[in-house]
Amino acid sequence: MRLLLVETAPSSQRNSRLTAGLGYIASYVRHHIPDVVVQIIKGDPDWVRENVADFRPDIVGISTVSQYYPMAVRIADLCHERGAFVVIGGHHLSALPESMTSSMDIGVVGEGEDTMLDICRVFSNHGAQRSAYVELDGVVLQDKSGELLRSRRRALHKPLDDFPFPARDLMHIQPGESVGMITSRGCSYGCVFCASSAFWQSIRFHSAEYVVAEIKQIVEQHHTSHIYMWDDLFVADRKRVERILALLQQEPRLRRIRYSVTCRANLATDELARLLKEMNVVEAMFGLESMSPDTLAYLKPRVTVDQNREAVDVFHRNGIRVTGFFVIGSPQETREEIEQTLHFVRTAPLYRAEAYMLTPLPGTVVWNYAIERGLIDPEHVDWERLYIDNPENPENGIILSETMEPDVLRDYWRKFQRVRRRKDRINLLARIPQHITHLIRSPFEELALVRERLRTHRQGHI
Ligand code: B12
Repeated sequence: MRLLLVETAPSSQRNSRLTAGLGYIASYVRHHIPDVVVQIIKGDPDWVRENVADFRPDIVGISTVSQYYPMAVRIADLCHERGAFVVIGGHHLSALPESMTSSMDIGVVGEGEDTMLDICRVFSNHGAQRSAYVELDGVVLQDKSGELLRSRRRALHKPLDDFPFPARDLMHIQPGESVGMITSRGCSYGCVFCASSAFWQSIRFHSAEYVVAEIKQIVEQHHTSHIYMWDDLFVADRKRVERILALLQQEPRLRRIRYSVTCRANLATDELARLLKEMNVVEAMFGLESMSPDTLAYLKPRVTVDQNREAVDVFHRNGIRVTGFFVIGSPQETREEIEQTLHFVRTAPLYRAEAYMLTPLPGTVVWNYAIERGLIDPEHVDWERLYIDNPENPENGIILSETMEPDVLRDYWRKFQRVRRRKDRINLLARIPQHITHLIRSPFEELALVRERLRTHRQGHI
């Protein structure tokens, strides 16, 4: 059986920075069905057409976020036309299974490893006969009349350590490039703009032993010196972080590996900062969102503006670079409140600062709010208006603000982008001496890093 897994993205991102999701599915299916041949690609319909012609898959598994859904629909059409059995999954489909199209044979809701394995097993016996799949947990499919059939929700897999490491041999990672890891799934908070907590429902962790073994494999196989811990909240379980540090200290070859991890201001203490510093964490990524108490209370539970300020100071003081993510355009947010956030972004010791327009993503509180306000017609959604980070065409975004004109808000957004670019330029200049030393010591690694930075700059951080 030949399985092609596709992460939908623009042509500028072909086979770069693949998210771990398809990597987990590939390694899990490969582990249980040894004779399956798997390939993973990331890109646009034309890229998929080329790869389908070369690889001739029996099954194509498509992953997409909402802003790229129109491309996923075109990919499903071209794969269906070429006789492949089309399966679609991921955050968008799971939040809005009703958006499935007739070229999509099966939709997978939620966590995908067990469901995709079942689909491959049924396919080897029943091929593309859709009715053979209705009993599987975690699927949706259209019957002959086009009616959407939903099966029972798939239980979350426990323990997470059952899952083999993602198949990074299939994820087009360049030697020396930074690599992304996911060491937990879910988040126990619930920000109004985040589709993740609704998707993962609860929080589960890989053990510290699993995490350190995965770091070892990544360093051995990909010669990287920097790892992103992309969890929604890497530090959610403090004890586990302490255990990870203790295990890393027993691995001299891992001592030079640097980490970027996700953090939260209400958890940011001096002790935690010192612990992460000892772990060689060089960057902490915080969802700070806003420096106005009312707007912050609307966007994000259980954190205060003072905690935001203190977190940045504490981590900066402990020598860890702070990257802050901010959200502007909340319904009741006023100009004065945005000015408070802009002033902070301009003056606080932030290494990077990225501001995004509040965007109604499916499965989020703001999605329902946008529908109630008639800003979105769920029957006819223009998905390309859901671009969170759309420098080329900000006019296209959906504006949720009830207090200011779209142009005023977009002007503010441009002001944040100017600060972001200025910080990026300063960081780039500051890193030149380090890059020169690294270029002399390990030229290939350095060239891979420069290539990756240029790509990251193009793709944004979240
Ligand atoms: C890491 C991450 C990134 C990284 C990826 C880098 C990297 N190398 O890993 C970067 C920074 C590049 C990124 C970018 C963006 N991201 Co992002 N990202 C995440 C994050 C935090 C983790 C993704 C992950 O690896 N999850 C863990 C794996 C195991 O889960 P998974 O990928 O979801 O896959 C599982 C299931 O979804 C399912 N599945 C997924 N695909 C498929 C396909 C098939 C066929 C099947 C059967 C199953 C299946 O099975 C998988 C295994 O269980 C998620 C939130 C989250 N916690 O999941 C947001 C998240 C997916 N991103 C999101 C968004 C919006 C974006 C951006 C569009 C934002 C922007 N700046 O424009 C960009 C563009 C994405 C792109 N494709 O280019 C949203 C998507 C919501 C939506 N409805 O669209 C999320 C949910 C964040 C949120 N809070 O809302 N992202």
